[in-house]
Amino acid sequence: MIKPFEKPIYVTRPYLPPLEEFCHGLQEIWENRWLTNNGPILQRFTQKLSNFFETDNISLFNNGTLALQIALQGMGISGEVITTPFTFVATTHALFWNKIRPVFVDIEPEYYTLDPEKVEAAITPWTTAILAVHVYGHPCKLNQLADIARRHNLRLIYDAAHAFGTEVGNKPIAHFGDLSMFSFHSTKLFHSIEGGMLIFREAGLKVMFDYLKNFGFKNEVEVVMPGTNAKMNEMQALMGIQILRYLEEIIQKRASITDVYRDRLREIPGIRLVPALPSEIKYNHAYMPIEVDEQEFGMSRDVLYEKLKEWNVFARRYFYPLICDFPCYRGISVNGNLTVARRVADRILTLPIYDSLELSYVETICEIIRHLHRKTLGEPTVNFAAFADYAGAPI
Ligand code: T4K
Repeated sequence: MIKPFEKPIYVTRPYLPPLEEFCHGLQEIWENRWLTNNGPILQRFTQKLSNFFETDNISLFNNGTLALQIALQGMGISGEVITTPFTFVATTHALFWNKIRPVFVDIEPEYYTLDPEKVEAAITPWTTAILAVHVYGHPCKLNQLADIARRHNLRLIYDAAHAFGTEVGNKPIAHFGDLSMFSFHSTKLFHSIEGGMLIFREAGLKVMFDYLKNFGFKNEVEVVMPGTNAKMNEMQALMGIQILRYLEEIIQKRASITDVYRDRLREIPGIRLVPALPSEIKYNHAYMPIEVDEQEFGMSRDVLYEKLKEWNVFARRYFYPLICDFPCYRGISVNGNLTVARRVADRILTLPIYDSLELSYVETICEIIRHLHRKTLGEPTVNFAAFADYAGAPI
């Protein structure tokens, strides 16, 4: 018998390090009385990430959105940038804030990343860069995009907000393209409460990014450019340092959750799973996307999304609507039709996944989905009388 969950099951919950460890770290902050502005813990966090990614070309920020805005500004990107409409809205906002025109092109149907063929077709004399997203932590078509960027002399920028921990051929995903932006928001598998990071190929950009995030100050009396305030503080850095230690454990737990979902959902008609990733990719299990085929499943994605709430399961429709359909971006250039992106946005549902989600709960979520499918077929699969205790329970 399936019962609704007693407490809400959200799409994600932030990982938290052991409280004693965090309190111990807070003592240092109290002793230092240094809270922000390139403090010692931030410097240590930067060094640890620099070791982790094996590069000195790294800069930390107070969130991923500002990191991306600063990246575009520091690299002098202008004109048109080819990008995806199937992402979190901050990807496009970062372009807008730099007065860059986004040109939306379609995505590929397997992993939902930018379709390289569509990118090539959208290049104009005003195109200066490609801004692709490793959506859900799935690597983009790295070689094809790199080839297009090289042949057309374009900068290749990755929004890697979801991709911390993903590797391709034993290399961190940050090693691809001219620059990658990572988000350390609490909803990410690796986080610093809020936070962002840039990793880039050109060493000379570091000084530019460091000026831009600190008002353009070179020293106490010289402002060399009109910068903003996008600095990471000591509390954020402390959280980041402490969580970095547990990264592998977090990814392993999420991998086990993915396994259960894939095993249990595979045979439910109308539920499409992303194909297994090629073996050279180490996936970070950032999200658990499924597509719902209304005809086969028996109800639309939106109805399933609402029904799940009645069972206390709060899945999310990341990413619906498409960005080009938000009123503020309507009418901005879309190149070609967005057939795949539109179909995916209408069918996508991201299911709960986080390290502390018990596997038995994952099984129950799958059972609920199976039950909802069967119900549409009119098969009685549960003992309805048994739900009498659950006032308002969704049957
Ligand atoms: N590029 C891409 C591709 C991105 O996905 C994002 C951010 C960015 C750029 C920008 O990076 P940041 O500037 O954010 O660093 C969330 C996140 O706020 C956002 O960071 C993330 N993408 C986006 C995909 O998801 P919401 O509005 O859906 O979050 P919210 O508050 O509804 O949280 C989702 C669920 O998580 C809640 O239902 C419950 C749980 N939750 C959330 C928080 C914040 C908790 O349990 N505890 C918490 O503290 O945007």
